[in-house]
Amino acid sequence: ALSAADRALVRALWKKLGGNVGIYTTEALERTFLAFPSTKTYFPHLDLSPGSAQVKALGQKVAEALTLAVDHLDDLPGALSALSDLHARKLRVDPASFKLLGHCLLVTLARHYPGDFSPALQASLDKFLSHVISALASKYR
Ligand code: ZNH
Repeated sequence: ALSAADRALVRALWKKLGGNVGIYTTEALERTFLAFPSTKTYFPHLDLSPGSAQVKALGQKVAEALTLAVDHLDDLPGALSALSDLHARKLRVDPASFKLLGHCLLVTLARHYPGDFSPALQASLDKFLSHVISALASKYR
């Protein structure tokens, strides 16, 4: 589980991100599509070119889910249960792809907040994202 220190670091970063979570999540999605092109196969119906309004809209939704997760660190599986169902049963996204997006989100935040990105914050954020990912993957079993 996330320690009190992990939670405090993640919450403090989220506070700092403020209204920009959607911007960074969108950038992380764009980075995922470029760095790991196989992830694009889930979006044949969307315009994935850089600056796409559709990717921006998806980034905003994913960001809202991440913020919900930050607000429910004690019950991530509960908070993300419906979303796990959606990805498992309807979207049929390979859970391995979640890790790629998580990785790209870490890289994106490290680029934008180099002064804040201590190894301790990296470790806490990595743990947070791992918990989010396993909650999202829970309905696959
Ligand atoms: Zn996902 C969608 C979240 C990852 C794929 N997503 C979505 C949404 C959300 C999310 C919130 C919206 C829903 C509604 O609308 O209702 N995701 C999420 C998260 C994550 C994710 C949180 C992590 C972290 N996804 C992902 C990945 C992929 C995906 C990795 C692949 C690759 N999603 C998806 C799809 C969709 C979604 C396909 C649908 C889109 C449209 O619009 O159609």
